[in-house]
Amino acid sequence: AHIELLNCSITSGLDLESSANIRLRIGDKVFKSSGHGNGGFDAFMKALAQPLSESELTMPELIDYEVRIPPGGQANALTECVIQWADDAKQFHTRGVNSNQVFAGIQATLRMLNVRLHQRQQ
Ligand code: ILE
Repeated sequence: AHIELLNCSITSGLDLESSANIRLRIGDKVFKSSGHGNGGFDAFMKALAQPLSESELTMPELIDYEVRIPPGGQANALTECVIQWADDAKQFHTRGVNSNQVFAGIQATLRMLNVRLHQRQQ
C-alpha cells in the first residue's frame, strides 16, 4: 500500500487557528478530512488522524523538526525539512523538500508514513 496526498489546502492567519483540508489516498481508499491546529503543520497532523486510524496506521512521536535553506539561498529558495521521529526505542528521520516550508514538513511526514506502510507489508 502507498499513501498519496491528492489535495491539500492550508490556511493560516495571525492570531487565528490554522486549518487544513486534505484529500488523501491510502492504498485504494480515498479520504477527505480536515483539522485545526496551532500552526499549519499541526492542522495537517490533526487532519491525518482520522484517515490513519481507519487504516490502522499509527503516528510515531515527533522528536525534532528543522527547516533550512541552502547556503546563500534567498526568500525564493527551496526549503528542506528534516523531522526526527521516535517509535518505541527506535529513532529515525525523514526529509521533505518544497518551496513552501509547511509543505516541506508535510512531504517529510508522508515519506515517514510510506516507510511504515511498506514495512507493514513485509
Ligand atoms: N506548530 C508549528 C506548525 O504547526 C510547528 C510544527 C512547531 C512542527 O507549523
